[in-house]
Amino acid sequence: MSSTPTATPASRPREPEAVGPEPVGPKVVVIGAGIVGCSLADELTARGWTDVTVLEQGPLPAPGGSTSHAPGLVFQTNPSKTLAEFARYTVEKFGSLHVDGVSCFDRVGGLELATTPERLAELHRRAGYAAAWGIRGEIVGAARCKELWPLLDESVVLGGFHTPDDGLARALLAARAQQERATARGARFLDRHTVTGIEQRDGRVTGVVTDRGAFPADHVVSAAGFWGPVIGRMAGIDVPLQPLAHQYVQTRPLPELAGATAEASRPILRFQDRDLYFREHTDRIGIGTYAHRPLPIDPFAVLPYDEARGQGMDMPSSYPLTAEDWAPSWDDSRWLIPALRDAEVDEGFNGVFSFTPDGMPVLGESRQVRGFWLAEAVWVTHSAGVARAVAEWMVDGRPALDLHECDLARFEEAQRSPSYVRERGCQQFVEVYDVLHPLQPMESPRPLRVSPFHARQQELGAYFLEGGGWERPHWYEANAPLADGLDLPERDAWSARYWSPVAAAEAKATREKVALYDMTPLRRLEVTGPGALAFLDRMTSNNLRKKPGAVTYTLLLDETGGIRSDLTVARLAPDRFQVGANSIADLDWLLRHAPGDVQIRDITSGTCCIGVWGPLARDLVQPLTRDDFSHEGFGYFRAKDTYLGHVPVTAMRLSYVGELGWELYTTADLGLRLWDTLWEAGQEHGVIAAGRSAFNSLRLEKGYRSWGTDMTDEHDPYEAGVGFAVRMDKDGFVGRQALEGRGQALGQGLENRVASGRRLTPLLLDDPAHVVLGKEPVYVDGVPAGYVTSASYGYTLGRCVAYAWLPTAATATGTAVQIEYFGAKVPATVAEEPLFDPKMTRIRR
Ligand code: FAD
Ligand code: THG
Repeated sequence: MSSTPTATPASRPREPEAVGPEPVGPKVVVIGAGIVGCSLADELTARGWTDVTVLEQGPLPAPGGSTSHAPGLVFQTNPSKTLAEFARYTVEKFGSLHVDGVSCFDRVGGLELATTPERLAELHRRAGYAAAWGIRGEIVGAARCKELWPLLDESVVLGGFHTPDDGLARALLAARAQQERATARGARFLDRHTVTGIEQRDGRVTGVVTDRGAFPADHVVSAAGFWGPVIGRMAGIDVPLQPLAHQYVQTRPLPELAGATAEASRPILRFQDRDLYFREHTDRIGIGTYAHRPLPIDPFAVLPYDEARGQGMDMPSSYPLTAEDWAPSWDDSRWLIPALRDAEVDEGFNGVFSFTPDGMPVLGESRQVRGFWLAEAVWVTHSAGVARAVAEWMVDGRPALDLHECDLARFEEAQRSPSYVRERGCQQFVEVYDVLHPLQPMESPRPLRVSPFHARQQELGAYFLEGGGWERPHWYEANAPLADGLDLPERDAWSARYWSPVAAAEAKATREKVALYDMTPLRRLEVTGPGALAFLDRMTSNNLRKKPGAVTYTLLLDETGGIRSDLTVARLAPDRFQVGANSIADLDWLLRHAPGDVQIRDITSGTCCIGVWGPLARDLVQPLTRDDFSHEGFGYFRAKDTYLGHVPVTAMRLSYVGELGWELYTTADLGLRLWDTLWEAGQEHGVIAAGRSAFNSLRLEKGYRSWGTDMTDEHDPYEAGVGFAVRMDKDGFVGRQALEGRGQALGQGLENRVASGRRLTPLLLDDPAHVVLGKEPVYVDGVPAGYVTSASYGYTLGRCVAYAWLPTAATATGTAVQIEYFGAKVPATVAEEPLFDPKMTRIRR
């Protein structure tokens, strides 16, 4: 491969380039030399892809993006395990990088403060995440906070969370160090090159155009930070991120810090009760605030570097400080830190960075423009981890970590409108430091997507939460009378939020009578065409070569045997399948692999689904149809097209809640009629509508996994307990080769206890009064050994059920463990699964 520049310089002559080794591998262009672009160049070249060109519109080494003024606080603890792992790698990597003897990371530690009881409880919860993800940290009292940060007013502090391995990233230095390493391996960095176009042919990227010539490429990565939407538009794709300004100021030198020589010696500090953070700059204090109103910036209107400077701005990404927004934060800062009461602010600015609708990064390759990648909305904190993951993805075809929360493909179409992205982005800014309940829904824009039954659900007093844009009933107040007299343990205030005893009544009614569940948000794909069977057979792990009418539970694996999703595949006709999927990313994955003789259509929005489940389900449905719905006439995991009254439906006999019954699908226009038909017919059987709160409880009692929570592509089917859906006697499906040998112990009662050292394990909490909610650390012999994936009270079992990833040694039935919940250690015991109806007598009859 040639190392001669392929660009044709336009007006300005090119500066001489540092000459490195002959580059090898595909031709990669990275747009943006912020922390992400520089880290990515390092990670790609380290993997042997050295033909990397980084194009940067601003001047190096401080080109004027967010990185150029990031104060570099790195707090690793995060509810997302993936983000925590990204951060851990950043700490590790930057700690090993030096420029002129200066380390790129200053391990001063982190301290999060509580000045309210609610925040102190939240810090305990955060300490739980830290323990679950393997980050050192401890809850400390006010006196210790004062010791760690002597300038604090100890009297207002209730306690803190101290994390000794957090600290300060020297972002620009780390960018430079990585740039130098990449350059030494053959990469080149060209500053003052503004990308103005993305070139593509036949759905593949072929290069970029800049103001100084064109650069052909096999892969283009947009690491353009908050300019992402601008680059995205050049490629014809929407990049769902909103740039917002966030204020950062520095004080004048404080007498209290006089004589300080180190850049910083005390932990980075967070005061989330007032949306503030602090760090030292030798004898000054730097203060960042999220307390002000959201200040959205139009990425298309951001000035180029020189023009921005011409306007008196420091950089394109730093706007003048708006004093009125800053004032309340200054008061709050002085309240916490008395030394600031006599201090003055020296300088400050409104600095811009990216917020996505869900606060997570946007990573991955566009399906519409293959070879065009995004690595955006990434904090300095997560930058090295993100760069490693994207480099693995590009070079190996798959990242080592589960990235589904960060995947570009995760956004529903309704979540990509500019107005949605702006509104959600602004809200993410507001909520950055808020105490958020795991079930807490967004408040706006709502309602966005509703099922055809929405009016009936409202009449029944549905309590709606939101998911994927859908309004989803969690319980129905109309069922409140059924909860009278139920003997339920008292809940703590946290677990009582977004919960109601009515859910217990709905679960009971489902086990004893019959209930209607709105399953409309369950993603449905129609796969048709002469190649449909061969395609699905190759893409998934179970045997699909069955006669029309069969439904199969099967796994979508990647090449390494990791679980990308679990699906139900209904063969409705020889060349027509309906796939029940988990997320829109499944559609993306299938479309990427589909050959020309297969059509895949997302039918979710045009159709709807009601689950009719419970021992009386057959009594309810049978009178509505001439078809035989008996066990003999309509077997378990079978599908049938029929009519229920006036409504044409596709009925599938399966149940995620573990009861007799059917999923009934029809088109959206007939949905309301279907609901009314079932409702009316169900009156004599005591039918109720039931919500997701009961649903989740019932499925956990039955041991049905929820993809994305209990298992992801980091797990193989055996350790996740779904090895029964893998047919190793079937040739040539994706992931088969990687699974060879891993399921050997299958059939000897040793399922899941093979090969890998961990297993998804069912736990029952010992005390019927205890509940946990998910993501808590699990202790074995007093040491954190794993974490809870999902949990719910099992109303039938009278105990809280929690699934957890644990080392195999701790998974024998009866093993005693402890789950940490708000700092308390709650005893639990490994149970035998399925916890409920192991003989399947309730479903198969
Ligand atoms: P950038 O650094 O913005 O890099 C993108 C680059 O792309 C830019 O240099 C830009 O010039 C270039 N570019 C754009 N368009 C083009 C084009 N058309 N052609 C060529 N080049 C182009 N994060 C933390 O983790 N901890 C913190 O404490 C922290 N504090 C912050 C405080 C402030 C005030 C701000 C504003 C941000 C803070 N952040 C912090 C966030 C963090 O700075 C950013 O998330 C991170 O720097 C983004 O890095 P990046 O490489 O993606 O983007
Ligand atoms: N319904 C439909 N499709 C779906 C789901 C659904 N696709 C996505 C997700 N949910 C898939 N998850 C499951 C999990 C378990 C079962 C069905 C879907 C299930 N399992 C039985 C068991 O494990 O015993 C049967 C398995 C078998 O016989 O192979 O029912 O809710 N349409």
